Amino acid sequence: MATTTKQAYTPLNEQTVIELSQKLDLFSDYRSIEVNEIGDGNLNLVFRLVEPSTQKSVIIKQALPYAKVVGESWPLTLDRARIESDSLKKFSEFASEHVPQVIYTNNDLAVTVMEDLSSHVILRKGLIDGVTYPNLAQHIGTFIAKNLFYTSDFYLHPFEKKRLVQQFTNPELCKITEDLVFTDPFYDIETNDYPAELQDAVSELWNDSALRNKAARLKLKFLTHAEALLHGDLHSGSIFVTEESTKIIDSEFAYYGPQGFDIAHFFANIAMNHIAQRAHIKDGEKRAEYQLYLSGLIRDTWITFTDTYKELWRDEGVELATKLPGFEDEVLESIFTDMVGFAGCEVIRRTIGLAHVADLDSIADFDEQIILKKKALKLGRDWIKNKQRIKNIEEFITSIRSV
Ligand code: SR1
Ligand code: MG
Repeated sequence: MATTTKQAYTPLNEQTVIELSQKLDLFSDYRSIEVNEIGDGNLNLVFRLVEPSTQKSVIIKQALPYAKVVGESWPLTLDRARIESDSLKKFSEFASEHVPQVIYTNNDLAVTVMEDLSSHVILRKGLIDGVTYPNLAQHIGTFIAKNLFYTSDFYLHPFEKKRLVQQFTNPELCKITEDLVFTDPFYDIETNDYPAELQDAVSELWNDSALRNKAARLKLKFLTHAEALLHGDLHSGSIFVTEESTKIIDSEFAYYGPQGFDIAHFFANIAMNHIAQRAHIKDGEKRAEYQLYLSGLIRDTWITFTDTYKELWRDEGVELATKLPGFEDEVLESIFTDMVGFAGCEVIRRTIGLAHVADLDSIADFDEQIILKKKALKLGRDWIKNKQRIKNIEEFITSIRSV
């Protein structure tokens, strides 16, 4: 009987990554390959390989057995590389234009070889620089709607849905989110990270028992509601953009969870950028114009998302419940309410938790940074506590604009 030998895991370096590319026959002249380790995320090694004569390039991403952001003291499963490449392949079944092409996967080495997207920029950087992306709302709204619908019980046979739930069971990465997003920022826990000047505002959060209860409920939903396959970490650092193109990357946190989660993370990160622009764009008129663009981005993403979701529901719904009058509106209303609460947790944890966002942290004037971070905390708290009171996307936008 034929057996396959498990390959021993070792972290790649600039030499061995070229050897791997040679084994995979990715280029023609291996002596000329230029390699750069470009990983600036919290978890992985990311190598970009270029062959100068042909300008052919690829990305070789490898998971490390620990979280790079903390170091070897925080061991982390290599299975996340499988989750990432399997989820990218799954997303490409219905939204291939919005994910990088996966060229090769090796689960033993925790390696994924994928299309190089260096013609794109990371959305977070573009937004901090005040760039507008005319197709982004359409692309993200469509991607999320298709992703949720085509992986849900509304579309799939229940056996296939449960098989996918198993395939995308991702306990260690979910635990990171459970801790860093839903628990730690609401308690005095050592992973939190904020300047002393925020202590009063932070203590206020920790003394708010109603807030803790609401955050605990949101966490329970994250733990228990296996509704659809999520990206799981859809912040503006997980999106590559040009004017024309949008590509979703870094789906190692993918798992079956509540439908409002991904869009919440996208909106929360746009909202933090909206707040931070008070410091980044000094010219009042230009700032107002850009903030209007950001509000429009949220509105248009939501409209595209709901329109696309409704269309799929009407045309391709299989589950009997998709034929019930009014049920689709109930589902979308509950996605909206969950979205508001999840967005609140994301804003709070990015302000005082372990993993921050450059939008707020790069504000050069420290006093201004503190003022704006307090606004972010206020907004996050309001969203978590009052999610039921925010009825529609216009009220959600107003809450951002008036904080
Ligand atoms: C230890 S990982 C910290 C954060 O980085 C990832 O991108 C996720 O957002 C995670 O919460
Ligand atoms: Mg990431």
